[in-house]
Amino acid sequence: MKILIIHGPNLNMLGKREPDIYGAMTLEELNSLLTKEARAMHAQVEFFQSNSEGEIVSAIQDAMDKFDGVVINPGAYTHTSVAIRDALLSSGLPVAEVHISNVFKREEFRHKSFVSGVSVGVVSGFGTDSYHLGLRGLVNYLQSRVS
Ligand code: CA2
Repeated sequence: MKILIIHGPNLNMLGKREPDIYGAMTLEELNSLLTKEARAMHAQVEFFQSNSEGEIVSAIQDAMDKFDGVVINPGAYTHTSVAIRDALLSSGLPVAEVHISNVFKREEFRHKSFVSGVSVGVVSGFGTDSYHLGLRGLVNYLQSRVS
């Protein structure tokens, strides 16, 4: 089972800025932990990070024939991008939406997500653990679907 993990805009800055909100772990450290976690669940992960909406749309389109599911932190595009929502929906891939911060405790503009409605589930507010929880949830979902 292969899962694509997508990190949206500014998440390349993880561990380098705003540690009070986003924690001290770098993106490389997080990806390395997720790779180990996936292996323990007999799954494989690949990573994609971009600050550009179009590149994220293209990565989702390319994932269709290669992956079984997508874990995505769309970053600020969560709250603005119909294009990312449309790409996820038309990919037909099951999606787990994850957020490091609890978006519902923050500004009102972060309460709206274009991605939640096309996701199997959403994890928000557990720091970088949100990725681990989203990955586990998606793998369990895929395993229970095929068996
Ligand atoms: O909580 C999340 O994971 C967010 O998706 C993060 C986005 C924000 O716009 C969403 O509302 C919630 C922002 C990502 C910024 O990432 C940074 C990481 C480290 C340092 C600076 C920015």
